[in-house]
Amino acid sequence: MTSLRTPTWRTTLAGCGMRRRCCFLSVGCRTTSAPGWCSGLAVPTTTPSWYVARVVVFMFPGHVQLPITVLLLFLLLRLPPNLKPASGTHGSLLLQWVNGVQVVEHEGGHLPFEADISRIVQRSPGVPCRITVALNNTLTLHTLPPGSIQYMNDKTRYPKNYFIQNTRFDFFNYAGIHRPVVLYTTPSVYIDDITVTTTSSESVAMVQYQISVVGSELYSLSLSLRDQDGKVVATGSGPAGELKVPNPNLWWPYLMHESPGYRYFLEVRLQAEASGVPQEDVYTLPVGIRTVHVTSTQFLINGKPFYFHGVNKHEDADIRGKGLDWALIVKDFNLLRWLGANSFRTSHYPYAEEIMDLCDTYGIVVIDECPGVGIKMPESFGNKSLQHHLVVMEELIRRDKNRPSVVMWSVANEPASDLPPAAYYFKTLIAHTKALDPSRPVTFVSDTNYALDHGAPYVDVICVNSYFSWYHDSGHLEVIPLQLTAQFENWYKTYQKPIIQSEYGADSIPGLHSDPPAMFSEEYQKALLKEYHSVFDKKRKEYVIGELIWNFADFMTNQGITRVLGNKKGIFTRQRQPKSAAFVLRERYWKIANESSCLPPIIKSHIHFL
Ligand code: BDP
Repeated sequence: MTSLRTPTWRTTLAGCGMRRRCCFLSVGCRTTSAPGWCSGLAVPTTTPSWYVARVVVFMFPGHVQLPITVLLLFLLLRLPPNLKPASGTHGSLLLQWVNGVQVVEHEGGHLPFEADISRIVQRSPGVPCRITVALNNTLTLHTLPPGSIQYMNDKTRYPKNYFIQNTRFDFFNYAGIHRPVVLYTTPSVYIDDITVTTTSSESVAMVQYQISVVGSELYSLSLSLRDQDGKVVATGSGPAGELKVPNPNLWWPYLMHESPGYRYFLEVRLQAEASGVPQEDVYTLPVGIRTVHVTSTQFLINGKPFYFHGVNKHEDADIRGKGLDWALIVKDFNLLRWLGANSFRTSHYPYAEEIMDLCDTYGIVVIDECPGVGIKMPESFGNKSLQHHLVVMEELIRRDKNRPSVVMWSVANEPASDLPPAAYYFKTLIAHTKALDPSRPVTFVSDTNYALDHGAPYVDVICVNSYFSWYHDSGHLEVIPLQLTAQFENWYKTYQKPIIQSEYGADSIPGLHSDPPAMFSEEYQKALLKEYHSVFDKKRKEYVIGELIWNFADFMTNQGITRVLGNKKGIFTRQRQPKSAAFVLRERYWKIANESSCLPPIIKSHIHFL
């Protein structure tokens, strides 16, 4: 199946703040979980196919008068797909050809990568160029997330060569390209990357920067930091240094300040010369000034205690599956703010950059999780898996390191951290993550017994998932206070680290009612939440620093006898309509916000987002 598209050129690259010529080639999604090679198309399909785009590379509106060699010198294809990794007999995850020449191969989904295709398109300027992407969504024991292929050899029950993809996670394994494919140009000498960290005291903040340039050793860099009114508040020069900002406007989380999400804009201007032609590149990076610290009982943002009252999400909805959908993203952020949620975890993989941009803008705090979900088998704790996991963390940090909303990295969700090799695995993985980014705490999310967890000694914050009165003691809401209190006390006694309840919840079928509350009714979901909340309220006076409901919205999963058209633990339906539990949480989150904020009380009924 082929998809031919005419690109439209734009002047900014979404999510990167880069002033570059770029065009969006496609957003596609695919609703199959069948393993194998496939492509991402805008239309849901179940047959493997290719993604093909035809691009005429020198048609830059308004720029035909510029020297074509400069425009074509660095033509980069940036692919941030939600691919599922592949390896083994299927070869590599993603192969991408331009006019029949293979230009890149990448393993791992959810994170962007790019290839310089200038030389290839320069061979025949003016001739339409064909970009082909082949994806393989097969999961193996060494991919992230891991999975395995199982052949069903009983000829009386299955056709010849029948096989299935096994996974150990609870969301639908959508394949294909779910985020924009972008073609963009740079000058031949260009700003490749910027790293910014910030520190602040009462009246002054420091913005430390490091800039890497590609294409020449001979260049000059000038920097100016502007506030939201466009006023220059600091200037600098060179590839590394520090900018001093007097009386800074700090980046504050939603509901912690009357103007949350304040960002400055760092404009980096490069001047160079290549083959006698002057080169200029400009890159504008939004910068939020804020600090993060963890003590044995608190999580501090800008020196003030921060309590995570938020959600876990998925990139999922019924029309586009995992495909990027601006209307859905805006709706979700409106619902988060309606709810009074100040945070979420990107369970269980990195979310689209467009989503992260809105977190920075609105002040929604993020625990940024990599696709380390379903790491259950001993084989997935070996060196091959570990090396890949280290690379994935490098890619995640490179992408999100400058985001003020990201306050903590999560390297995994519910791994089998009771297995002995988990000790070395998490020690290495967390040390690597901290070395890459010493400015943020690191965690992973555990459902292992506190006494058996080999990874917990290395985290900064303990994140625990538990489903009391759901997956065990089903229907017995009365055991929650005892079991949850014991859970917190055991973890705290062992580690003296602050704790986040990173998942809890119950399925409910919207419209199913029951008195007394019975499982799957809206009443049971509400009652279970309330039992948890009474314990949170005691423990948040001590060392519990957050509660993240599972889940923001219902979402699709594999089919199975415990799933009725997917996981129904959402407080909103898959169509984003509130269940009764949403109102319980809304009352609670606004109350907590008003108690803990330094602001005058915010009356939630005055806030209309829907
Ligand atoms: C947790 C998982 C999450 C599941 C949830 C559930 O982290 O991905 O969806 O359980 O079963 O263990 O609803």
